[in-house]
Amino acid sequence: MNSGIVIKAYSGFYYVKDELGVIFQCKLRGRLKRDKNKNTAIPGDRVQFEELSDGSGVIEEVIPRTTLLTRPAVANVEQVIITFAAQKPDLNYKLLDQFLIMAEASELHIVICLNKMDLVDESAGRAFLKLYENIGYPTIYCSAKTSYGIKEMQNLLHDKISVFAGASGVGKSALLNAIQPGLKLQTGEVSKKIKRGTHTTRHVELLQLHGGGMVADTPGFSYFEMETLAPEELPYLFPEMSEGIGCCRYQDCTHDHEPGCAIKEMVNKGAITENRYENYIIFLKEIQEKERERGY
Ligand SMILES: Nc1nc2c(ncn2[C@@H]2O[C@H](COP(=O)(O)OP(=O)(O)O)[C@@H](O)[C@H]2O)c(=O)[nH]1
Ligand SMILES: [Mg+2]
Ligand SMILES: [Zn+2]
Repeated sequence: MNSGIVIKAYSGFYYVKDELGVIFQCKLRGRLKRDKNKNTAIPGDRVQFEELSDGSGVIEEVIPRTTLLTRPAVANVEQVIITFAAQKPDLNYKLLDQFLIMAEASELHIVICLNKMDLVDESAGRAFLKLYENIGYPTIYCSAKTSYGIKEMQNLLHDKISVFAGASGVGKSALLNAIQPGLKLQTGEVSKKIKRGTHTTRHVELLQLHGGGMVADTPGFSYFEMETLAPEELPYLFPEMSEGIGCCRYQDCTHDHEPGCAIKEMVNKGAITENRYENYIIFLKEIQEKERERGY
C-alpha cells in the first residue's frame, strides 16, 4: 500500500501524489463511495492507495481530516494567509474581522498579509495592522510588484498546506506569481483541457511549491459560512476576549446590552478596541437574525 495526498479530484478520478512526488490517477474503492459521502476523497486528503499494474491506483482508505474547508471543499489546510492591500483597495477592517472569525472557527493557523506596500510609506503601512499584532496575530508586509517580503512569504509557506483568502483585487494571484512564477498556470491549463471556463466548475488543486509546501488554489472561504456559527461561539473567535469569557454577571451574557459585562469592561479599559467590539456586535446581530429566520 502507498501513501499519498489528493491534489485534485474530478470526473471520478483522484490525482494522488505519493511521497516521492509521483502522481497517480486513482479511482475510489467502491466501499468508500457507498459510505454516505463521509469518506469521499477531496483535495488535501491523505490516502492509502494500491498501485495497479497499469500504473493507475485505487484509493483504499482516507485518513481522518484535521481541518475541512467547504465551498469549495479542501481538506487538511493548515494555514490561511488573509490578504489585504495597503491601498487600492483600502483596507476594510470589517472584512478582515470576518475572515479572521472564519479562520479561527476553522482552526487554521492565521497570518495577516498586507500587500502593495510599494504604494504606501513603510511605517504607515505597518501601522495599519498594529492593532492585530497587539492581539497576537502574525503579520507579513509585502509587495508582489517589488518582491518586497516575498522571501519571508516563501518561508511561511514552507512545508505547510496554505490558502490565500482575500477580496478580489488585493493581489493574491500576483503574490502567487511572485512566490513562484508559473504556479497558477497549472490550473489554467487544466481548465482549457477539459473545455470549461475557469469561472464555471471550480476544481480545487493543491499546487506544489519548489521550496516545499503546497498552496490550495481556492479563495479560502466565503462570507456565508458565518451562518453556521452559534452566537455563544462568537466571543471565542476573538482571541483578545478570551480573558473575559465566563466573567460576566449573567452566565448567558451576549456582551451586548447586559449589565455587569466583563467584555464591555475590557472595551472601556482599552483591552479590546472599539472597532473590534463594534464588529463583534454586528456579527452577533447577523447570527441572531439568521437564527430567528430559521425559527429557533
Ligand atoms: N502596486 C501594486 N500593484 C499590485 C501588487 N500586487 C498586485 N497588484 C495589482 O493589483 C491588481 C489585482 O491583482 P490580482 O493579483 O489580480 O488580485 P487578486 O484578485 O487578489 O488575485 C492587478 O492590477 C495587479 O497588477 C503590488 O504589490 N503592488
Ligand atoms: Mg486572482
Ligand atoms: Zn458579557
